[in-house]
Amino acid sequence: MNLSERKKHLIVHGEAPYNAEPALDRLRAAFRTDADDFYVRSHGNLPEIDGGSYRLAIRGSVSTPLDLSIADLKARFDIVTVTAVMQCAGNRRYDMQAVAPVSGDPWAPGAIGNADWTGVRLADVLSAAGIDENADLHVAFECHDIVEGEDYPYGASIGLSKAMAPETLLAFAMNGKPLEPEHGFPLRAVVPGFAGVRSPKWLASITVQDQPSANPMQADDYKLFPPDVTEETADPAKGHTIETMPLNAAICEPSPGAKLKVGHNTVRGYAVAGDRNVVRVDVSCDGGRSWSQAQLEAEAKSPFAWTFWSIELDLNPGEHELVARAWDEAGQTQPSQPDDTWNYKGYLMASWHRVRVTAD
Ligand SMILES: Nc1nc2c(c(=O)[nH]1)N[C@H]1C(S)=C(S)[C@@H](COP(=O)(O)O)O[C@H]1N2
Ligand SMILES: [Mo]
Repeated sequence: MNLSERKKHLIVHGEAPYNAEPALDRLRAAFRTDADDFYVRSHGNLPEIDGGSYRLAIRGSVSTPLDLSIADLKARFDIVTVTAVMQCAGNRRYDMQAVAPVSGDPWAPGAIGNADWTGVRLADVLSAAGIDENADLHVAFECHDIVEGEDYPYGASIGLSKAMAPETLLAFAMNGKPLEPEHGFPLRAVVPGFAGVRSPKWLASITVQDQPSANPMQADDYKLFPPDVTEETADPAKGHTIETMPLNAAICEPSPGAKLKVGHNTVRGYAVAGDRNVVRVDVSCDGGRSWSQAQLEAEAKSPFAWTFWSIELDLNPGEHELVARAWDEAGQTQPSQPDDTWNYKGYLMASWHRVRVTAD
């Protein structure tokens, strides 16, 4: 599919900036999410970049500033592939709206995808530029898209320890093919385990500096606030910068409102645990009063990939509230209600996923 075909195939939340997510059965169709089924989150225009003349600039606290083409990256550094989830901090926001209004697009559980990302380690590029690895530094990204209604380009940063982690990539390919335009062609950062906002697309430059990026995307946006804070009272400096994503799970099939047959039905979904492993997924067909354990598909050997699960449930005639919750390797599970973590921006919605169905 090309971009306009992909747009028709996805559930579009906005045309400009372009934001879209797949139907959940498409999301569950393959362990590696096809670009055709991959959500898109953008804050500005879709830059058209010529891959041949493209250069990435490395600047700031480095002994050797670099300007690198895609061919330079491929020739000078090890090429590695990491299987990892990309997930928006607003994934599942729709379910938080039921508590009280929240700002932002009403994402269903589809603002997530899992892919093989191929590129070079950011650590190798920074080392080649000569950074002081012991310093308390930040790695700031600046991009080619201009944030909608503003006059600045998209930018964000990560701390040096995550920048130097072996999983953190400058990626030029997704599932073995060059990045599609809407996913950051020709080069994006992939910061596994972190919210998508820290994985900038259409990279223009990387600056090593002693402060986090001053870009409003980093300084003001994507902050977690307590439940009593509103848009009027929010002080971005006091918000928690969202990085590692929480434990979460979603039912992808059946879909809400589905009419099922009485008897055996298969329930399928995904679970994620940021940079940890999912060890168990419980599923209920009575709103969480009783639980059974789903079967985990153990294909993933990367803790940054998602876990697929499925279970056969025996449904009696009538209405059922299907519920899924995951457990991580620290023995922790998800909150039961969206009320527990409500925040006015609707970030990190991770309570038990509930889907109402009928069987007859
Ligand atoms: N340059 C740029 N990078 C960006 C964004 C953006 O708007 N511009 N959105 C970020 C956010 S919030 C998310 S969730 C991911 C989404 O990546 P995808 O569109 O490839 O799924 O990209 C991140 N990188
Ligand atoms: Mo996002």
